[in-house]
Amino acid sequence: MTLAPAPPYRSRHRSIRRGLTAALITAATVLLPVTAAGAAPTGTAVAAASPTLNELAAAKGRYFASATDNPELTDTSYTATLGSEFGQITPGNSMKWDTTEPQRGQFSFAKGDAVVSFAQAHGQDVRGHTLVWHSQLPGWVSALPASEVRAAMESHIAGEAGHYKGRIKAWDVVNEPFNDDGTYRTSPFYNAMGKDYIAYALQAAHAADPGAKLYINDYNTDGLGAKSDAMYNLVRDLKAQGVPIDGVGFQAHLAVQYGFPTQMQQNLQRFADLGVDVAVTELDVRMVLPADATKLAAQSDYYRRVTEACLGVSRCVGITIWDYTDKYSWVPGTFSGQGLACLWDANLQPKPVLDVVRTALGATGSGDTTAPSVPAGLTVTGTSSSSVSLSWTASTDSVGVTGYDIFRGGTQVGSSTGTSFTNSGLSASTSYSFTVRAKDAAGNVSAQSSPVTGATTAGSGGGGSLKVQYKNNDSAAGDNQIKPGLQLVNTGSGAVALSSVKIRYWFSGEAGSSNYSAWCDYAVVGCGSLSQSVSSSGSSTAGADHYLEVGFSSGSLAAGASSGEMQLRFAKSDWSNFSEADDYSRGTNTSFADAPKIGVYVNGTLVWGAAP
Ligand code: G2I
Repeated sequence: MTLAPAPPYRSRHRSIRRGLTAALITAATVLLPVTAAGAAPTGTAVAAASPTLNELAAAKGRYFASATDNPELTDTSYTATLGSEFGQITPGNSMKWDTTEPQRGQFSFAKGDAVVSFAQAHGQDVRGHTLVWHSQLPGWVSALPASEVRAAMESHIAGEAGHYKGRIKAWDVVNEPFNDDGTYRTSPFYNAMGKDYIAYALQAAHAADPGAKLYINDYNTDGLGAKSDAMYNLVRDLKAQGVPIDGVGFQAHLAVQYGFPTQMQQNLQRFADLGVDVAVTELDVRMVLPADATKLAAQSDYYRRVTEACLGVSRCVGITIWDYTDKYSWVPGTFSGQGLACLWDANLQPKPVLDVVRTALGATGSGDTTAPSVPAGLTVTGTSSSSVSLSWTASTDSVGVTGYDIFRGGTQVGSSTGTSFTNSGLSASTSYSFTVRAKDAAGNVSAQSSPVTGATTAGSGGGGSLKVQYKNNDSAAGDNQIKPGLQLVNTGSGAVALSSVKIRYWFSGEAGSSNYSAWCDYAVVGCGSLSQSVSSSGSSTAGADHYLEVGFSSGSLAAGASSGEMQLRFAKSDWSNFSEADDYSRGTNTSFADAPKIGVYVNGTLVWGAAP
């Protein structure tokens, strides 16, 4: 499978032993309350919460790890939890090139050695981070003539990976090789060698430490998309060429204001299917401050989904959080006004979201028996001839709300992690009564909300057998691209010829060019069978002066079938920004939901949705 065999080595044995211990003690400890390991008196050895995150993960054949850094290692309250809760650590800075080889040929391993010593003293593995990266690179590398870069890179790898030989479980050999659009990032390495620098780096690392697992690591590759496609193609090619690559790292620096990565588990799985390990390497979930119940619920949801995605892929070997506490998070220093991204707070106290991760890892008996508050303010926000859209106010919970169940006439018709929902497949001109309840990770549910009545509109004679579902794939409402995710569903009893169907997504073009480009990034039906174009709508409704129109060249959609996901994207030719927040068809949901403000036309007749 790879040129880098994996001889068992000592720290690996230790973590297996820790895992077995975890499995044995789990049954005895499940009913104990979670203790606050970080709250131990300074300098005192602490008993970790039982079972620890790593023990929970180990019982599932995984590790749970944290980043750390040298200044933090003098904080004994911090190190108490770092040393007890995690099976592996990653130095956040101390193994980067500017630290380890600040002058050509002059290596300095004191900081990295300190992290390795800490790990060894606590029976932990070490993830080496990182050998070849465009950032935190000393000036002398960037100043080299292109002809000398390969030798300098290989000498750096030989020096550093050689120094740590036998003590590093896995190396992030190459970090962040891609731009967000999937093109290769320019760097001294790419400029000198093209993409071959990646193979050269992996080969040099393999020669220096044949026992280390060798990874490529990047961010914004967590879900399906252009950037992860580029990584996928790279790894596939490297495997085909016999280059020693053992794994792919997915950083997972997430933010609740952006959508959850598209189909993360499926994405990890497709890499695993190439014959490599996968790992979540730098997980954190930030938010714009101040926090509120909705943001905290979304954060819990993201952490839970990442954990579940890894557990759902047998070759996902573990999860690393990019430091465990808000006290030492990189986020506030990089994203002004954002933070609270970690599982422990700035006082080293466990946060409610920690329990969500523990539960996702299989912990039982968290002791939480408090139900969330009852959802308030349930209202009808829109109706069509076959659907009613609802929204409500977020509930609060002692640990964290994980979602809502929606009931129609007393029967559950769906659930939602956010505070809105569209119930579809309804009859025209009919009144329905809805209620909502909130739930938490421990399975506690609130009482039902006060009911609200929603009446569908009269049918328009179009048959209503098609509907469109939407999710927001955009990472930013104010940037220069709009990225709707669409899928067309046939709810009728007969097949529909797709060439007769057009879907319209209305938005506001704002200032800037009135020429557009539109792309299909991914479609289950194949991007080649889709057409997409942007036109002026002539509508004076706010947020609706243009629309993206998606058409199909051929095929038919069987009764009850869905087209599957279509990932669309468009931009103005001058790449000026949009202001999407008020766009007519836009939603903030990041999972597919019926979209009554996106139009479906059959042979020019509107059959789904309300046009502006
Ligand atoms: O940016 C988050 C991570 C993204 N993936 C690669 C990781 O290597 C990266 O880690 C962060 C560290 O957590 C930060 O601690 O990388 C940053 C630099 O790109 C690190 O920040 C730097 C600060 O910018 C410097 O001012 C500071 O001197 O940390 C340095 C050492 O504390």
